[in-house]
Amino acid sequence: MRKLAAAALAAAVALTTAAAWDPEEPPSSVSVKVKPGVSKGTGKLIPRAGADRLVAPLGVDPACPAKIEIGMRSDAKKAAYATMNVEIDAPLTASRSMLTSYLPPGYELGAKLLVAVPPGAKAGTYGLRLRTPAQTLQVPVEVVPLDRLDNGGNLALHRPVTASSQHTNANYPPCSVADGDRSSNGWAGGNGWNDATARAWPDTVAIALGGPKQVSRVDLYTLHTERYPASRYGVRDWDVQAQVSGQWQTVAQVRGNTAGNVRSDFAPVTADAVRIVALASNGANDYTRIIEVEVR
Ligand SMILES: [Ca+2]
Repeated sequence: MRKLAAAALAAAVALTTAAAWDPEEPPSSVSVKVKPGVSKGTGKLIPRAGADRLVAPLGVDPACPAKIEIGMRSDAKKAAYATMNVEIDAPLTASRSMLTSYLPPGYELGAKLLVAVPPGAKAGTYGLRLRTPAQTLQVPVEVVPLDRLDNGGNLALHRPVTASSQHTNANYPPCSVADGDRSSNGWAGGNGWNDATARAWPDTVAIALGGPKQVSRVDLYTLHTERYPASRYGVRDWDVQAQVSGQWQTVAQVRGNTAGNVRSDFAPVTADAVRIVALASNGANDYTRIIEVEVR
């Protein structure tokens, strides 16, 4: 009886898995993380943020909102349900208004908070408050026009992106290749682009630079983690093209890549846009998976 039930459960699980996700495909990320630690025993619940401020550019694709890690740490003596409220000044909106969980002493809970800036918002500093009964942590949100954004020399940062296709199985928006997040962690959670045409090439992703800019270097980050190495899941062959006076020209070529990050240097050109023409990937379903493209 027990054996039968177990077999039925296994079959049901197998069915669910097959329906929900191809086993060759990397799964979606888990949005809330729990980290164990030692409680200071003060009885307090302490709000945490991954940065002391958040820069949220105006006019970016709503599919790629500004992101910040938020969380709380329990310095209680006993495990308890813990709640932190998330408040943000209008007209900005946050992806959650509350973080709540059963939390053992010393444990820290972390989650990604997405902050959206509506098109009509004014530039300026807005308030984001992470509030527990013990403490309120203020994280200023700086809303800046794209042209005044400190891009750290990366001309592609938060610029408009268009792609040949977009996989709809999870969150793979083209704008994620220019969102400033190079990390492959949390793949399928909005930090990288996956095209929709398995085993069909080429796939293209283009970034408009907001006017003619001199460019001589492109850094491409493809999917690469311990579990999903670039040698199986990454892009293998691609051309780097620059749009010069309305014409696409190939400025660099990469072949046989198995690394997570490849830098291409080329003779300077004045380009309005840069695009990656993906020609092949390393196995696993042969999709194009790009985490970030930086242009200098
Ligand atoms: Ca990214």
